[in-house]
Amino acid sequence: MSSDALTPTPAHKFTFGLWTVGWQGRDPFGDATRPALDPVETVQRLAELGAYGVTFHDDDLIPFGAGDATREQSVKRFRAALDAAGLTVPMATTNLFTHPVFKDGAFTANDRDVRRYALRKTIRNIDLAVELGASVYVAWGGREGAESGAAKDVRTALDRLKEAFDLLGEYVEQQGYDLRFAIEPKPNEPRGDILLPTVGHALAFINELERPDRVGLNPEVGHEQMAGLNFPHGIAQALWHGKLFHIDLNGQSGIKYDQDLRFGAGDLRQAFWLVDLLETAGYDGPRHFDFKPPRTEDLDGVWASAAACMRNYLLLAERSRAFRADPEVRSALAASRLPELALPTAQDGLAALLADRSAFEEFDVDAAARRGMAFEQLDQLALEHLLGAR
Ligand code: 3MF
Ligand code: MG
Ligand code: MG
Repeated sequence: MSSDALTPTPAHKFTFGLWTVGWQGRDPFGDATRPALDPVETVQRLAELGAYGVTFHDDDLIPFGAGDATREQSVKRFRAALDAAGLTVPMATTNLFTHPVFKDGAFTANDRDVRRYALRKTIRNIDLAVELGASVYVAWGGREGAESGAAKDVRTALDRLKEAFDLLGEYVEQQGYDLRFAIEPKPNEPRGDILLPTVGHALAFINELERPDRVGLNPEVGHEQMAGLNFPHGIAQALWHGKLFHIDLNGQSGIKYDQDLRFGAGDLRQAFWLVDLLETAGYDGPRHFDFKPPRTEDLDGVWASAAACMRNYLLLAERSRAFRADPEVRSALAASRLPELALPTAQDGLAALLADRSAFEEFDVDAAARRGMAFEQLDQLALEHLLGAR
């Protein structure tokens, strides 16, 4: 493996949220373990590590409630740092979860005043996102949900969520912005149960919107895995629907709190199949890391874990290339009848299927049932490539 293939460059499109390396380690049980990072320093350090871009929530960049002068100054410094480092801003998002005003949600808060404020806060940051060159606007509704049954009328809340995306779409269209929205599903945390908990729920919701083409997904590894779901399968379906607008990469060890481990930690086999899928399916969007360096780490540990996210992605991409190029893998894929899955089941149409006696009347069910699928040999080859044994 050449060292070049493992050196991150902007061509790899690795991006990081300001809030990821900037996480100070505050959790429900403990205070911050690290000092705040200046976004200007984050931009410089990420560029040195080979990243392509940086993303932000409005409040990561401009302190909540700051006046116009502070706002202008923060944006000016950030823009100068981006220009100097050559970093892009492909995506931005809104913080609709930290301030106590959002305790019962933002777009679906029962309190109408809060819903109107949330929309205005989002629209304000959309203007800034576009100004900084973003083409995707992520919406994670972490507070849109409930802890108890009667507290949220879910069908009505979904009406309000649809209303919010319809209004945001209308705004973007009115302004002539080249901006698409990406919904980020999550099953729970911080709410007991969050609306649009999985990729599948979000895909169905998008179909009900006024501008479904403008809305896609930003799935996160750990969020689907918190629900015990297979993340690469979810991503494959999002791709199949043409809805993978963006992706949040991180690591998660099974069904527990949202761990936000560095990419590659947690479920390594799913990480392998995910990279294999992204690299072979033609996904050309940013590889965005939404992780949290554990609170045990000092700032050296923060930058080490950021570098490791990119390195692990590149290592897995290399393992995927080796797997796909291996002649034994190709025969194993054929033995497992993958090429056959690609054939339409009845390309000659329904009438021919109904007339084909070999499809039913003369079909030897028992002989077909005896045929092994040879999946174990195939999976062992994958595991050996992943382990570096081949
Ligand atoms: C929470 C998340 C969020 C979103 C972010 C971007 C704070 O689990 O993953 O990170 O990714 O709000 O929309
Ligand atoms: Mg998360
Ligand atoms: Mg996320």
